[in-house]
Amino acid sequence: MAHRRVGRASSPPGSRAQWALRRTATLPCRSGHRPRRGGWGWAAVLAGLLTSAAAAQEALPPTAWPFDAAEAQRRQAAAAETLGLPAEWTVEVGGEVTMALVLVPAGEFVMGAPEAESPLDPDEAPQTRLRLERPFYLGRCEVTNQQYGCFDPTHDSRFIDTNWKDRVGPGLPLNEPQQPVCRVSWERAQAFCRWLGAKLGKTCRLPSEAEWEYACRAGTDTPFCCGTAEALPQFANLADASLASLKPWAVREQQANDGAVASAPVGRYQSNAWGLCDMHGNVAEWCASVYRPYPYEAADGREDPAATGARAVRGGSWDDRPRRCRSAFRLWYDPTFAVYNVGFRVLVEP
Ligand SMILES: [Ca+2]
Ligand SMILES: [Ca+2]
Repeated sequence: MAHRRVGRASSPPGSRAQWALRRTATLPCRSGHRPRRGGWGWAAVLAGLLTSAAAAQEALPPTAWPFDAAEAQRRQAAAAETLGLPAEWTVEVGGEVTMALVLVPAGEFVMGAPEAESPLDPDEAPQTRLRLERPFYLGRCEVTNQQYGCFDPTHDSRFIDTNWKDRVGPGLPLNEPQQPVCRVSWERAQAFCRWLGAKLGKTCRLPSEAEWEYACRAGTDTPFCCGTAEALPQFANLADASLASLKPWAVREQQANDGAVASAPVGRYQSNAWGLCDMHGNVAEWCASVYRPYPYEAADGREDPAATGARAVRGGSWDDRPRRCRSAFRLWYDPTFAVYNVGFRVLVEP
């Protein structure tokens, strides 16, 4: 089954229901090819098949990959122009509270880490070439405490305790308005997305693992969107040397200084080529997908919202070394867990 196609459409390529997500490693796209009918279901819905008229007008996505930052921005601008939509879209979350979204253009990429990438965790292979047929909006930043509070005013991301538990103070805050929300379960993150989607009149959901990694990489095939780990302190809040003030025993980057011990206000660090911030680090992020081994197969049930099992978490956090913040790194938690360093960002279908 290694060569099996994922996703199918009842209309030819270029029409409303073209494939949203397709493995292409062993099945090159053929002009005029018409996939078999049937079998859409949840995988297709989560892959972005609820088309809009504007989205349907976009030309077939480009296939060249990897690509540099200039090409990423060119593709983003081209997608926005074709769709007649802004590359950046700010939506109202509640009252004066807004959320910035960034348009991620359709295209192809290779998911997972190459064997040459070291260190490599076994669950990051084998790689799979995927084709995302539809553009989508993704939160420029992680959802903040302030934004989440518009949905659930009772939520408190609380504090992270200090090392010696002297009880003199509560520890470092995780609940400042512009810090990313954390201690929200996958189920509550999903509920936030449904709530926001209803306000916007759009389909709003968590990104699949494929969508998350494609957005994170922004055309790169390197361990991080900024290349190697050397540039990370400008791009990401990870477990740097300052973590010693909270947890002297923690494994951390002794030489790095990213300016934040725990989570930082979102958007403080340099963005990737598509304008997305904190994809590496700050808080790790829930994805829609059930955590399952590769090769990635969107149609094998992992994108079923009703499926049971642990859900994928991506990007690492302020409490993780660079190895755990790579574009390909995968983690998982039970969907009911509310974790101190896990938050999320939203995907909105155009
Ligand atoms: Ca840090
Ligand atoms: Ca993050």
